[in-house]
Amino acid sequence: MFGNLKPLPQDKILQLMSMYREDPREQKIDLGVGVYKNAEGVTPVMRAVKAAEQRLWQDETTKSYTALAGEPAYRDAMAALILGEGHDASRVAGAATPGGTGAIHMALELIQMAAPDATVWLSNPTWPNHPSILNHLGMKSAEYRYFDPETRGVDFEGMIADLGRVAPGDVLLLHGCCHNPTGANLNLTQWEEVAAELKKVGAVPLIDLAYQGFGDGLEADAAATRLVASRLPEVMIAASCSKNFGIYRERTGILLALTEDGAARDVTQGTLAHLNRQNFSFPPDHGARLVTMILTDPELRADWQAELEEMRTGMLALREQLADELRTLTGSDRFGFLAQHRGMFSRLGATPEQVVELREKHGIYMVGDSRLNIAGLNKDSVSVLAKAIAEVGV
Ligand code: PLP
Ligand code: TYF
Repeated sequence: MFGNLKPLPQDKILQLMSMYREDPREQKIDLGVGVYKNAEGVTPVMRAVKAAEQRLWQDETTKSYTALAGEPAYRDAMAALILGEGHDASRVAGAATPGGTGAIHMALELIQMAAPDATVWLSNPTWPNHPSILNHLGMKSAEYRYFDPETRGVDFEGMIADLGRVAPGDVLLLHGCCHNPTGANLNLTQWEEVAAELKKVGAVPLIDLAYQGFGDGLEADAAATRLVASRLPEVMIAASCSKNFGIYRERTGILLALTEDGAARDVTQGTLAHLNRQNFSFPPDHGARLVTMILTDPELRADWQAELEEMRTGMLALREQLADELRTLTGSDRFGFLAQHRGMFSRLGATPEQVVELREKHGIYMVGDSRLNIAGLNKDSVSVLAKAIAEVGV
């Protein structure tokens, strides 16, 4: 049986992570995998998470099974975080999933059940796991234009032109904020136009929200999702708590499905529970419980928000410093986009050869498409990176 297996392509981001670990140079800089790091290069357990874990350790009386779709309190707290306190809960079905990846996987399975002929449209480029999971499930996919390599901004004209090819019932996968891998995002006027286009065609958005709080703030980063939710009858949202709660390995995510009415909501809720049962029965609970505690306890929540805000503004300051230093070194404004982009990532626009040169000569690790993780920098290494970028001639 196993003799039939063929070696599969590896995840390039995770491969880069191993290469970095094996590099003996002391001055190396890791701008690869999308994990937040502080100025010391540490991915900390957030203060509110530690405090919630301590409380949980003291107060938890059982680890018996939870519900198939996870705890309703987790769904409600996450729906409020994403859709706002005053959202219409009668439209919201939701299930806890193992990470945001689990939520994307579940969304695709839901599409397979409800609209087996739908094509899922992906931004070009997108997070490599999107096409990988789609292919694994044997689903139809297509690409819409998104990134303009000249300006390093969004090719909005191209995007809207490509949306003209979307068929009724198709699904459009959108990054709710902090686009991975480019860092280039739509403004709200453009989101409005995309929502109108989807409504006109009768297509369904699937919003991947993995970085709420990493861009312009918790509320601002949810604004596009809320806008889409208010304009369209049906919306799927695959959210991750890995980054904004720093609980990567706890595998904490949620799929929310906004339905047209309460009756559709009930059937959809049952379908989400069914899908969890087919895949693994009950979703992981530890991370979801911590998140619920933090979101519903004013003191924990305030501390979490304050720390998240420190992380976010720290990344913004690094963006500005990098753009400034490159302006000085190159005497041009062509790296100004680094300060405009939001989230952990920016696509620098270096050639594959330049990416190799940055790695081999300067010990600077970024993904092959020249995506760099801003959180991998600190005040000192920004200067090292800026000089290397200028020297390599990006
Ligand atoms: N979607 C995007 C765009 C991501 O970058 C990530 C990565 O962290 C995820 C979803 C899901 O992450 P996780 O499964 O670790 O929650
Ligand atoms: O894009 C990233 O770097 C993050 C982390 O298979 C990640 O989203 C990378 C690869 C992967 C899962 C998560």
